[in-house]
Amino acid sequence: MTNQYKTLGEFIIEHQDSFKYSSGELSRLLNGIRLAAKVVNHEVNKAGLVDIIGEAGDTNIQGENQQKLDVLANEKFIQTLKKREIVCGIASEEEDDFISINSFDNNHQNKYVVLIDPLDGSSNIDVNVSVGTIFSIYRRVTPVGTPVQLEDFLQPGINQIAAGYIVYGTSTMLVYTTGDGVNGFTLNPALGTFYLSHPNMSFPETGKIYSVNEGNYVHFPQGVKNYIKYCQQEEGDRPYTSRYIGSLVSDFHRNMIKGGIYMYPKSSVASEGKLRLLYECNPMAFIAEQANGLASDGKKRIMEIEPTELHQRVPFFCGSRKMVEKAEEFMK
Ligand code: P6P
Repeated sequence: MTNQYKTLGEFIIEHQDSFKYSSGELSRLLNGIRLAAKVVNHEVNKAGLVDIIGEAGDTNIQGENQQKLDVLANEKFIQTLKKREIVCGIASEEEDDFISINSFDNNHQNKYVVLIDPLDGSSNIDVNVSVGTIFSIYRRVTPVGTPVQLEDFLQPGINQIAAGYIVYGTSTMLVYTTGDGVNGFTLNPALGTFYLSHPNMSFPETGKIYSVNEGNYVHFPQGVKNYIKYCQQEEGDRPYTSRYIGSLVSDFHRNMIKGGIYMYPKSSVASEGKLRLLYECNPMAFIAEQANGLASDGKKRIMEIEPTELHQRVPFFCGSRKMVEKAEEFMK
């Protein structure tokens, strides 16, 4: 019976005071994300039934074919966030440039910017594999009352005030942090309500799962190859199990519950890896660290990287603390 669990709405209100910027603005923003998540979930779950599968016939700045659901998810999150008078700007994987929002002409009084990957793992949509949404929230750094600037988005991950993801999987979950731990909420689709099903989520300090696209093995730096061979070696608690869904949110979520490491290294074909710093790596790094895990680019803490471009990519190693530390040892 789900009614024994606290709802996401109740949880947000209860924890509003613990949030130093409270005054309800972040609550309204999180409620906006909650609503958009339900709308996108509805579309994702019926993708097989209506003509919404397949390419939108356009490509995004990444040069990737935009799937129709990518476009729809992007539009839903942007529309929903625009309606709440607390967001002054949005950056999205699906938008070449950031969007300045002066909702209802309130003279740019809004304080927060949101960076979002509206539908991560979208290449999995047509084959009915889990996909996800990733979001990252900052306070603007330029003066309130002026149009938002690029520097409001190019902030290091340590400045995030909230981050989270929605995983549209066998069940739909919303997992987020405001810097006070990580909590997971499961959607009861019959009621359209998220319930607190996974309080205080935490990475086991080590694990037996490594997630990497081994198809790129020959292109990896030698240190990464050596770590993968270490994972496969018969010794102690190894060999580990290889699990790679091709959907960051799903691999991350499974590893956080079971213990594991997710890797998207740089390679001779992708000099900075594939994942984007601002709306994939930083939010997942914030969640990882709040769940006693680690997130690095192989050398340094993801959240201390000073961004230089909206869509910049970084190598990404994230998960159980001891596994990330071991991988970093191999890459020294
Ligand atoms: P590859 C999806 O496009 C994504 O950004 C992550 O969700 C996923 O882990 C990765 O890329 C998959 O990339 O190159 O292994 O197919």
